[in-house]
Amino acid sequence: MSLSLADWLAAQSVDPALTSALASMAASCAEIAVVLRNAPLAGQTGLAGHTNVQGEAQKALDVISNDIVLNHLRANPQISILISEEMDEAVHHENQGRFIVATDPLDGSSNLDVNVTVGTIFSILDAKGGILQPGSAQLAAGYAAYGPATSLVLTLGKGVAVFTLDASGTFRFTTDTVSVPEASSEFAINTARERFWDEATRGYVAENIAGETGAAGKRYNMRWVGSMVADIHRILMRGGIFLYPLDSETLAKGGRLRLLYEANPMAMLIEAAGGRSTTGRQRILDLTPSAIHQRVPVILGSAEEVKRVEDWYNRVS
Ligand code: AHM
Ligand code: MG
Repeated sequence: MSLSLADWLAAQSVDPALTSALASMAASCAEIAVVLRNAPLAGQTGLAGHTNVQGEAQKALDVISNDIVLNHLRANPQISILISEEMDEAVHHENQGRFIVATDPLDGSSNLDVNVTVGTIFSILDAKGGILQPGSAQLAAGYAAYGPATSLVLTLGKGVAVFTLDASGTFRFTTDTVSVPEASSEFAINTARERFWDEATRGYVAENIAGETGAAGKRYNMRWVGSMVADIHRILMRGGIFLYPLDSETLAKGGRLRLLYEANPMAMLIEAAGGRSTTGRQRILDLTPSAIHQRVPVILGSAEEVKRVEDWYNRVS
């Protein structure tokens, strides 16, 4: 049988305190997987009846998933601060814990009603650096994808490893040869937002749609699940580019996706697998956050494609 996550981390000589933090996140994800699997039978679909700090309607499962993560992390003396998409303020635990965890406990929850892959995204930082550290300071980042299989995808900086949840609730090593191909011909963007796009996004997407008759000189396919974990998982497995750019409608908010628990962990994973990440104008991991729920433009995936978008931004600036 393949190695459990705990044995794999031990074999990599990962610091036991960090291993413990990762184990708490993995245990949270394993528990959320069970809840999601049974939610339609338990009557847990639908809205929770309130909105979170971002003004978004919370689903019952957003709240349940947040409580699961909160319970696991509160019980871990290595974790002193928890930042969650579902909580207005960072939660400070009364301990000397070495780590901060930033998480989106259930990303893509608008897809729950249609039984499409959703996920839990997390980022682990050294508590000494405070809550507003650039993504380049992350010690580890990962997500769980609740799809046909439940995958835990993890990076400690170099390389990306995938674990699969077995029937007993243990994540088992599946592969560590994840590599985002440099070239790709698949792009993921919410094209219904075209009327809000800036010139660079318009230009890049138009080239792709022109296929072999356009500047890119090859035919593209568009793939958009609308659940970031599912879209990023596809890109990590076979390449492509994901764009949620700044557009005229998201301009005032700074973007759609959140820096600390969506953009940074995904950017770390993509870069650790050989891909590239940018806001269009700056590497995501170099941004210094100004608030825990800060939003940013997100463009990441196969290096050649991301560079083409960056070229567009340079040209139109
Ligand atoms: P959430 O954290 O509220 O679930 O929102 C994040 C999701 C991502 O999973 C997805 O990429 C994006 O929002 C889709 O947004 P939209 O459908 O509004 O364009
Ligand atoms: Mg989210």
